[in-house]
Amino acid sequence: MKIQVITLFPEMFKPVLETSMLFKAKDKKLVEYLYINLRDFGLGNRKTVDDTPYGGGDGMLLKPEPLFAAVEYAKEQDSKAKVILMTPRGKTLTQAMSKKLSKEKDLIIICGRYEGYDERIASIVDEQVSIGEYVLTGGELPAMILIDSVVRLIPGVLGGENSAEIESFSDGKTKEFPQYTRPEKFKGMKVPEVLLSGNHGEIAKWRKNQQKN
Ligand code: 4GY
Repeated sequence: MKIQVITLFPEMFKPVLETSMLFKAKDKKLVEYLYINLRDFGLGNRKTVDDTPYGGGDGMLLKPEPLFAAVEYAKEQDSKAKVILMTPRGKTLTQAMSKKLSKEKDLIIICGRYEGYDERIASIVDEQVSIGEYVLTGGELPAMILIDSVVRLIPGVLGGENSAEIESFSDGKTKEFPQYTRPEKFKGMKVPEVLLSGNHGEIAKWRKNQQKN
């Protein structure tokens, strides 16, 4: 999967996408991250990307021309990529959505800044996605959260885990069950007896029961 990110702050992504599983996924060529600096598509000598809102109001908005030009550039690399805009007004990201997105061939993710963006960008976006009902200073952190949740579902990225387990979580209704590792007793707190029993039927039953609460 090729993931192109349109952002004014590409340097924010490196530390996150170059660490641990997200880096391993890239190293194994299961995913490719490409950063497109919106500034490169800014207007005039000053590479302007923002302007004041029609109708008045505080702050600045991203202008449509640089956004359209950046998306068009990304599409030239990758005409069938799905275009996603990170916005608190979008559909809330769920495990089921991440699962679906992990099956896409390629993604283009737009990160907004300032007080917003010219709404006409919506006309060339396939999906508006939110990570929750709060407002951040930019779409970069939300984009990284989306990338993290999608990339770990690409076959071959996580090793050795039970894919059915992921499957059961992707309906968005089932929670993960609590887990324990050594030591058996820690600061007076003991690992539930059933998990030490070796009785796989009982363990499965206990885990299922835990997921209900
Ligand atoms: N919440 N979920 C979110 C966000 C920042 C102004 C548009 C969110 O996805 N994105 O808060 N984004 C805003 C900042 C421009 C993006």
